[in-house]
Amino acid sequence: MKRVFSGIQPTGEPHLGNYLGAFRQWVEGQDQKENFFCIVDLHSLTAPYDPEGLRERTRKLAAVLFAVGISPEKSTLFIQSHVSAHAEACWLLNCITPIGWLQKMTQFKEKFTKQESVGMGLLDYPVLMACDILLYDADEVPVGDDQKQHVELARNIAGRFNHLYGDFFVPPEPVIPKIAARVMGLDDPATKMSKSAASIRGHAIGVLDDPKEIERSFKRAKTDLFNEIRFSDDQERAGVNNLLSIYQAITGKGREEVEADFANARGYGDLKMGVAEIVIEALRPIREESDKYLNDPVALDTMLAKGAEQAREVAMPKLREMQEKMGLLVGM
Ligand code: ATP
Ligand code: LTN
Repeated sequence: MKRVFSGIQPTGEPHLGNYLGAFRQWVEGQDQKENFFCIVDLHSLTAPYDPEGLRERTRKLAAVLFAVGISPEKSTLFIQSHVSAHAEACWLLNCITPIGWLQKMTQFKEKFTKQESVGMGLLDYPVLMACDILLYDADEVPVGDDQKQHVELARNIAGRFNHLYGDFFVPPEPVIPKIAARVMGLDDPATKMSKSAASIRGHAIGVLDDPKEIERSFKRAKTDLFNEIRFSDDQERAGVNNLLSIYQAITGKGREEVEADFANARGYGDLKMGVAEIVIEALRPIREESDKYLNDPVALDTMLAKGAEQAREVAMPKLREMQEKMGLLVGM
């Protein structure tokens, strides 16, 4: 059976991009594959944050993930910092990863210029991500297309380790969803919808937003002056294209069918309301189910502890073997 690993940072409110670009694929693949899903709290320390908020966001994200349908019977959902092997393996892989590989990463280059002070963790981010994946011998890594480069790097790091110490790591493959691989911000369709920017009014649709908020955000969504409802690669029409892609991803319809649904629309107002309606209905059950977990933190923590235990059973022996291969005195 193929093994899948994916992760998400507890950096902000989970949003529609996370849902369409990640969670939905995670849930759909549960029956065919062996899955490990990780809330990567250590990764989230690479950007400015407040400690109390982080704890709260971590629990909220776990509740959302269980609510979208990650089942503890079928998948292992856990918190990265609960499995110390990730941080330990990171040091080991740091020692074989050329700095040049990390300096070339698009995400590093982008965040490097935006953050006032940059910690080592930001450069090292993809190495920790490689550890997440490689410790579990994951064959597939479902991610949005922004993370493809990091999975390829994990593959290269695995190759380098195998070359230096003998065949050991499974080279992982990124798996990118075809539709809505990249949901763009409603306020600015040139940038991807992101958790870190989710506090900006009208930027993101939170998975837990109430119907009124969702409607309001779509009403404010940026469009254009063409007044034409069709898919397009034209940058000037990116706003409308984004709305149509969201609609398409949720309904599962083809492009022509989606355009036909809006053939009688009187303008962009109708398009926005049509998309809002479908998003509200898709998110409603998730919000209701999340509340159950959030109102019972003890049960939620118990589920997460069980996830961590299952993850450790895989990651710890792999770490030990890794240490052995690298010449450390193991087991004393
Ligand atoms: P941050 O703003 O902190 O970078 P994010 O919102 O980009 O957060 P991540 O934690 O980086 O979210 O990503 C979690 C998963 O969701 C990844 O698989 C990522 O590729 C996917 N994802 C994130 N944003 C989008 C988006 N706008 N469209 C599609 N998929 C996305
Ligand atoms: N960098 C990823 C989150 C992440 C991840 C992983 C995804 C951390 N470790 C392992 C897949 C596999 C992101 O920002 N989306």
